[in-house]
Amino acid sequence: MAYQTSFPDEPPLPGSFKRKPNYFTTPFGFAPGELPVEKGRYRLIWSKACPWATRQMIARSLLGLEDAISVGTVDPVRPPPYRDERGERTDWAFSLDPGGVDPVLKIKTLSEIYLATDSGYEGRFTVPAVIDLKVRKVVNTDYFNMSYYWETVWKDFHRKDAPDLFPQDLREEIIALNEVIYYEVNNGVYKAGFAETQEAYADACEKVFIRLDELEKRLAKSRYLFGDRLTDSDIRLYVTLARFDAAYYNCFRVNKRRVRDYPALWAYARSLYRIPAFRENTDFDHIKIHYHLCCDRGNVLHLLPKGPDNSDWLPERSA
Ligand SMILES: N[C@@H](CCC(=O)N[C@@H](CS)C(=O)NCC(=O)O)C(=O)O
Repeated sequence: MAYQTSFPDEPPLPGSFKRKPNYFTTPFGFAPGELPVEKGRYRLIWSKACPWATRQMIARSLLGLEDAISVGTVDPVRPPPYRDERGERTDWAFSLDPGGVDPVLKIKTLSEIYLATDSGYEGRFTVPAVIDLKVRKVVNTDYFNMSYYWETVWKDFHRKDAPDLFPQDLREEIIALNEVIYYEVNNGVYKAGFAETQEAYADACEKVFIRLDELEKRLAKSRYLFGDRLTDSDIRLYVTLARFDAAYYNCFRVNKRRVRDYPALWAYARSLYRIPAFRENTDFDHIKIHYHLCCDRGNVLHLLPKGPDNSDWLPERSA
């Protein structure tokens, strides 16, 4: 079953950014018509820059699903052409792999597998994408529900001491908080960055900071979002915090404050960064390169900024 069945609505302001619904949404599970839960059958394609994909990778590492689900990594820099003939679609390339080819799928660009799945596919070629290796098709791009599947129906493949990231007694609260985090933080920064009017930008930007202010208060009193229990919600908030100062602050103009200016949020983000599953899936170079060089429409000279000094994420350099 999908835990979040309706795609969250976007606000109706003119010029506001509207994220498209996901196309491949068949859930993993044990009921007829669901994607079978089988070790070695799927390949998760991600970009280290992408927050929606990175959260799948953090969950996979925390749960110990590395042997069950293989991973392919795309280059943070998009291959040309940067827009398709409709001026919309772009692609991701496997240029980090030897020969520029994903060693399992034997493809150079992500579009190849989307179009092999459905030659009439008209959507964007997005990560995260789960590929079923048995049938060589994209089977799930539902980043909103994806981590819930890793956390629940994939349980038989978790390592022995894996944390329960989606505990039964907190599910309703986690789902409700994740929705708020999605609207106002995860996608909130995109709404500010991709707004096409001053009004839509201002509205999105303001909502981001109202929510960060509220989360600052919550985390001043609590180690994680739900007390001492690390949950799916922490992964979702972390991926945006990890990109905030390095990318969103400039590229998406959410520049009222940095995460470093919030004592509790900064301490929280750094405490998560000290957990290997978070740190090993956080690549500040990929984040900076992707957002500054591929997502920032104002960066006409294509310059990569030097800052921030990300060495202060680790405790050794703490002030
Ligand atoms: N599948 C989702 C979210 C994932 C998403 O937006 N991924 C980005 C990277 S952060 C992507 O792959 N974008 C490719 C594109 O827009 O062409 C969607 O369609 O909105």
